[in-house]
Amino acid sequence: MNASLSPSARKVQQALQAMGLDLQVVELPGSTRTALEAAQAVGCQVGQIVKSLIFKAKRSQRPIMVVASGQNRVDERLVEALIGEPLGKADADFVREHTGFVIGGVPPLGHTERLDTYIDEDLLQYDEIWAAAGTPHAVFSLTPGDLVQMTGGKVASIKQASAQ
Ligand code: 5CA
Repeated sequence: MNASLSPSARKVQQALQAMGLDLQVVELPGSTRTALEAAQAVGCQVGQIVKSLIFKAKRSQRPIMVVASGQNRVDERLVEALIGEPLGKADADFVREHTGFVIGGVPPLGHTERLDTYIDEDLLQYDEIWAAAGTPHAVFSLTPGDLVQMTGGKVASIKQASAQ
């Protein structure tokens, strides 16, 4: 365990360890707040960055997580079809309440509660991907298989057709 990690990043490192995953959170001097910044900071393609996005199901008011490839925009209609209800807006407070993390650092695991999760199928093409680890300076490297395991999510087609 890296004792020098900030508290939010350490929470993610502990969640990885609790799942038996031997993956290391790293804190970088540069910003990893956006997918583009994260890709530049670690030196990978934007598509290899895992965006952990929180939506709010409108009827049930429950949080839904979509983990998307950094270059893709989520087509909300596809997610609505998957969950069987319309999506409303999730604001920063809703994200914080249901994940325990602030926007820009939301990781794919270690949340306040279990989140129903959908995984962008485009992430499965890579050998290595990178996800946020609790802060806008913290990330960890993982495989698509690790992502499926840690989220219990369903792999689906969720991107807007206009994206590449
Ligand atoms: N650390 C990076 C790369 S892993 C990261 O967290 N990127 S992200 O894309 O997963 O998180 C930023 C996302 O937060 C944006 O794409 C956007 O969907 C969402 N977001 C940004 N501002 C707001 C806001 N004011 N309210 C709700 N969601 C927001």
